[in-house]
Amino acid sequence: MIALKDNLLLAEKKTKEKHFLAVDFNLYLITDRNQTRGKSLIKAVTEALKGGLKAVQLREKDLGTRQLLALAYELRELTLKYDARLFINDRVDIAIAVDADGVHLRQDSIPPYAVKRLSPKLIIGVSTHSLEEALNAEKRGADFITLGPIYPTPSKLKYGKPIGIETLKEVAERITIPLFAIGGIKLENLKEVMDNGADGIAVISAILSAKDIKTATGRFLRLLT
Ligand code: TZP
Repeated sequence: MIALKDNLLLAEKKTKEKHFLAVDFNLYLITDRNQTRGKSLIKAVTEALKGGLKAVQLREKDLGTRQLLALAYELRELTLKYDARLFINDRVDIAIAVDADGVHLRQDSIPPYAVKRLSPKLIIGVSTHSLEEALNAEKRGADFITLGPIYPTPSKLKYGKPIGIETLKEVAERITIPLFAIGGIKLENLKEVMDNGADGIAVISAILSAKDIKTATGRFLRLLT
């Protein structure tokens, strides 16, 4: 069993260059339908896609399987229309069912090497909160990580204490897969995270809670290029 796992890890070890081919975006929008100022999630995401968004993660943890699946189908149709990537949080089954581009795993989700066995073509993101988690995610076959919260976030209790810029810098120096800084990222601190080694950013409120989502998305993308 261990030998099989090790072989899979070896077979799936990729170069940074290859990872960047799959992860061809630098702005990663994560959904939270409770932070859209009353707009439907589909409307909010459509506005972001119109602003140029190329990657979205469906993360509605309180929805039941059927509702989540229905939303995932809708988002799949929408993201294909705008040539954007769709990721599903944690639910590999739903990612496969709707033919999403990838899955985004929590620390306690099924690990990346096991996802690859279920569906080798899925791009795999992993949420990390420390250097140790980041190194482990890379070793286990993640294609990219989110790291944070870097700064305080509106729902700070849920995500733990901010880890700060120094940790971001240290992790960025130690891993080879793309790193998306997350947690309290805004236009005002975007430069700081990018200057400290982030390859991109993952955002909820700065986009979904903006009055004009399309314009907010466009602003982030302009600063990221
Ligand atoms: N993981 C770490 S912080 C966070 C997640 C999902 C929330 C990010 O939300 P915001 O509004 O972009 O700070």
